[in-house]
Amino acid sequence: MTRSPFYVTTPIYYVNAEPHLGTAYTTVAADAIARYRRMTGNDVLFLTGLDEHGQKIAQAAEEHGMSPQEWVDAIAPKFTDAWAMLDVSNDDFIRTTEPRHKRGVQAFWQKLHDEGWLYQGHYEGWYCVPDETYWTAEQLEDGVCPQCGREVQFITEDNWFFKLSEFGDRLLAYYEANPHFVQPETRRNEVLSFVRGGLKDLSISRTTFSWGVPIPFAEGHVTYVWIDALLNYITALGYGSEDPADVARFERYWPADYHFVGKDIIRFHCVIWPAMLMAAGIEPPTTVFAHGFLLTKGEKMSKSKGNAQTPASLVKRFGVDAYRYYFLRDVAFGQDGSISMEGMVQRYNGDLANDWGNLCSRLFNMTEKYLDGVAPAAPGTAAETDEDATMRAIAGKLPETYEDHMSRLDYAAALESAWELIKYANRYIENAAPWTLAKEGDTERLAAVLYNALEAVRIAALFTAPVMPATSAEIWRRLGLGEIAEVTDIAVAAGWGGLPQGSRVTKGDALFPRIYDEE
Ligand code: ME8
Repeated sequence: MTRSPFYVTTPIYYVNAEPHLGTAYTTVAADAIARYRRMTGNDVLFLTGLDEHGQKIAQAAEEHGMSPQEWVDAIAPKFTDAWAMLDVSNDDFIRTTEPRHKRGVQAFWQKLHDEGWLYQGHYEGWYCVPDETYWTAEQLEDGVCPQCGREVQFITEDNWFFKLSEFGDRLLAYYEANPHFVQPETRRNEVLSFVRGGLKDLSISRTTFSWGVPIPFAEGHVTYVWIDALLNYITALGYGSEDPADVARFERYWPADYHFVGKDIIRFHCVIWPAMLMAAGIEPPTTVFAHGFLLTKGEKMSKSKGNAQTPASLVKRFGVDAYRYYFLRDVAFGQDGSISMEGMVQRYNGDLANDWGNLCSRLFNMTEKYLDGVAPAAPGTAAETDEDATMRAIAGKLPETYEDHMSRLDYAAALESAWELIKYANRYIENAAPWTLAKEGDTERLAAVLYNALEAVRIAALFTAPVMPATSAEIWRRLGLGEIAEVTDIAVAAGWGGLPQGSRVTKGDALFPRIYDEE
């Protein structure tokens, strides 16, 4: 079977501080679709990494009395550790200080130079170091950065410029022909009106500091950090290398299926990046999906506001899978979402402890108690009740419904569709009352009911696996089944009757012990 490639990326994060809930949000969301696509048989490449150059990083290093390289080497493990803790299954991790990246950036410079898209000019204007963004005097709001509200500095430099202004029409034609390039729709409109407003050429080199990728043909110039950073998406695939393995990797995975970004950085991803690629004769990515901000008490959570939490404390309290579940279930992907401890406790106790965890433990217990922990045979359809048929029907439509939601990155709806089955299975057990059947000695119906409920659990575990991989793996183990992570055709795996007779079912500890909110 030929597996179709699926390439998904996160932004590469600045190493000026530790990862926080916001950066973890993008990364976990990208992880969930990467995991799901592996389960639909795709050949997935999931990339994340770090943005290590630029003035902001150089400043952070200086403040800590370190060289920039020492600083980024000291911070990088905080990101790799955080992603490992969150069960993030990235296939590659790029750091912009790596030789493979620098080589690619330099090859890109040469290409743009050869194609005539660059010129030398003089830049005078404002610069926001925390956002690494140029602003004109008119764009400033009350003299400060219109994006983050922080102080800007005036810079005057002889720089290299990219002829971005010549790409307006091509970009508009591209958006028109590829309506899914910018998602969701509100962001697309924002990008359209920005480009319609006219584009200015972009200064893409800096001379007043040296922490960046040197420009091959211009001594003393280093690459503007955003140009450097955007190129990670192709340098990680081997762009700029002549090694046949790199060439093949690039050919296989580019264009990316998804760049996941926060809505703060769409202009870079939806205007500058496709223009850069067009200039180099490379196809733009298929979709840039811009999600919203996580808000706490109505404010954007950010490092600079000092209200950014690290994931570790929440993971300690709720566990990794509950953490992942909460953000993807409670915040509509694409919109801003308020998060709170109360909300998290509520989701945890309601959806996870009561619905999902409880279903599993009751059922596994009963299977041990009434059937010695051995899965019975699948019942025939001859004696099927309406409830049996309904549950089978809910499970039967799940692959399609779930795919439909996930193909739009609607995680909340995808999870809800899995919950339809979980909730029904709980009700099913309640109504079928296996304890009464056992008491009455109706062993045939008892076996049928337990089989059906076990089957619902087996199937629900498949569809919760992209978001809660460890729990699903554990449930499959308790059902006596193989590694859920090895499933490469989820629709087939979800076929009713997949639980083999004789499978050893064990009860184990509570998957989501109830949390009593002492605060
Ligand atoms: O911008 N809610 O890096 P960065 C949701 N290096 N997501 C949030 C968030 C919040 N409150 N705060 C941050 C950069 N994020 C560049 C990117 S890519 C070529 C270069 C997430 O460390 C969101 O994905 O500032 C946002 O786009 C990203 O973190 C910014 O991370």
